[in-house]
Amino acid sequence: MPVPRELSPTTTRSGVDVYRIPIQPADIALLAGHPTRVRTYAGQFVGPTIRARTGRPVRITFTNQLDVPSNVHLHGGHVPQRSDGHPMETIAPGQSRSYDYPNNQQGATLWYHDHAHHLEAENVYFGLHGFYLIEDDAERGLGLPSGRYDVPIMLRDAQFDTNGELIYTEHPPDRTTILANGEVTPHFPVAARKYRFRLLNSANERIFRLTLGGADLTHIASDGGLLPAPVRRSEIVLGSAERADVVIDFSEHPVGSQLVLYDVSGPVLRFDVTREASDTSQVPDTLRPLPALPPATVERDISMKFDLSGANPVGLVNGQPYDPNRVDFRVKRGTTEIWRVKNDDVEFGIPHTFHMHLEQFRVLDRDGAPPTPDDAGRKDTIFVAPGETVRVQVTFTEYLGTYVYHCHYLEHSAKGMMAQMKIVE
Ligand SMILES: [Cu+2]
Repeated sequence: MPVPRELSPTTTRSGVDVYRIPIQPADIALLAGHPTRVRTYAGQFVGPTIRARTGRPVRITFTNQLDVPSNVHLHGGHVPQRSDGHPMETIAPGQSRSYDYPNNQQGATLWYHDHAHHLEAENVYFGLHGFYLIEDDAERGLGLPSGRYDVPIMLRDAQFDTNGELIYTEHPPDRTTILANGEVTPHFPVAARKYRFRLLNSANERIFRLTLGGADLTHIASDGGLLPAPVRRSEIVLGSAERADVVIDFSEHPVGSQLVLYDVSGPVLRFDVTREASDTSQVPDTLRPLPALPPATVERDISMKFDLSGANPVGLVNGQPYDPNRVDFRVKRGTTEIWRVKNDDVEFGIPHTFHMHLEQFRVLDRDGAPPTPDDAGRKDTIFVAPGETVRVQVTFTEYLGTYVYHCHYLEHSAKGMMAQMKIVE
């Protein structure tokens, strides 16, 4: 299994790490023997990994060398509006745009991906996705597996034709090939010690239900960073755009063992325990407490549903398709709100996910029942089953301006299942 290359800053100016990333077409052999035409960050199907540190800003200048508009959203990032990759603020072919990421948030597994309105589904499908990892000093002090033992794994699906080219259709169930870091059921040689894996579901429309052939995974972090304490899990469920950091201790398995990570659809990748290794890393019993939730002063209802009455499906939030000229919610900075997020696509049983830009939220309950283990911690994306209502609580801090929230099934957001809030003083 390839591990995406980590990018080094081109320069560091006044304490800001500066990167340059071209958005460019490339031919990459995703299937053996067949080059596949893809859209990439810097020529890599899983874009180069940015490793950032809390409190140390990053500036990335992206140059669009594609023949379609693009833009870049830092998913899970707490960033000023002009760097959020608003769907209407695109980078035209041949143009560049710089994004400033202050990294004034705790360590977390984020990712960057395309968000150009109506094009995001296609652009991400063809390869515009990469990891952006933030580390902070307190997390580093915990002694979790780090360095080469801290490995991001991007899981997604794809549909290929007989020439190895990617097929993009409006029918996601045909995407039956699973890629782990851009490779089909790869093998990953590991030492008999602990590893941290940062799992990301970057598929446009899919749920991964991941198991390790009967062995446990130790869940340590979700979208927005560390959980209060590690949780032994037999299964991790990731909706589109969700992340989970897990620790696997291969010292519990003799050299020569093979462990397969399975999805319900079949094997995803195989870990081969190939050698002994020393291990000074640890998974402490407590990781990072979650902050107390300030009392909410505003409650809102969010309904996600398709209008299937016309020739083409139209995605709706609260009965309306996305309109960049309409502000759906005005939110007062500094307030805490509860959002009741409902999937109203009961008749056809269409699942959705919900993603809010700018802030991490916390799941309060699902249909009145306690959150699932996959809802734990700080979240920016959640799965919402047909008919289900999930209540989340969020505090709006610091930044003003217009940010979107939307279904993260990208074919759904591209068809209008998106809305926007304006944070005001
Ligand atoms: Cu949806």
